[in-house]
Amino acid sequence: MSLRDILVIPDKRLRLVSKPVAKVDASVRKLAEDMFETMYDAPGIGLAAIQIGEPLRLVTMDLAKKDDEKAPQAFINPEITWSSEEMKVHEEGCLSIPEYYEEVERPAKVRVKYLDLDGKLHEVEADGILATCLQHEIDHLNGVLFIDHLSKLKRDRVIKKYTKIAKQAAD
Ligand code: K1U
Ligand code: ZN
Repeated sequence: MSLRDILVIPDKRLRLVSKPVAKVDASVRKLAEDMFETMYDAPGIGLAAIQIGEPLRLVTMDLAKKDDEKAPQAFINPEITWSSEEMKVHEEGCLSIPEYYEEVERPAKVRVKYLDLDGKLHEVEADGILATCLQHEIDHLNGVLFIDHLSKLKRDRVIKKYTKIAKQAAD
């Protein structure tokens, strides 16, 4: 397993549309292992492969409560097959926009089909934090960030701040 660097905005790779996983093989399982290690270390509750620079449709997640046992889940080629008309506001964060949290409105419930690390097909109906996190991670696979759901004013302010930080780090 390897701990990988997490890309931070304004890194352009975060805007790529990730490619479907063609075959669930050992290389995909190794990438998922690296993603779990990186996600737990951050710490985060989800991670999309593009956040470590791999443009593949692979997501890791663990929504277990603080003192509960780990509950790692991998979602390969996840697709939203249904979204509720009901909307819900939830506070979101992003490991690619460190220490910035904001409320985002999204469909309250979604149905998502995906493959697991054995290549087995599943469909889950999600609500609560699972629905929020799945939508946030599937957005990453399409080059969309949670700040894209905010007003232009808020989004531009965030991009400006992190661009300044990146420039200072490069000097
Ligand atoms: O995709 C990511 O950038 C990970 C992100 C997932 C996410 C969080 C909240 C709402 C939607 C999606 C994070 O994990 S941010 C960090 C975070 O939420 C957290 C970190 C430690 C403990 C509990 C939560
Ligand atoms: Zn994110």
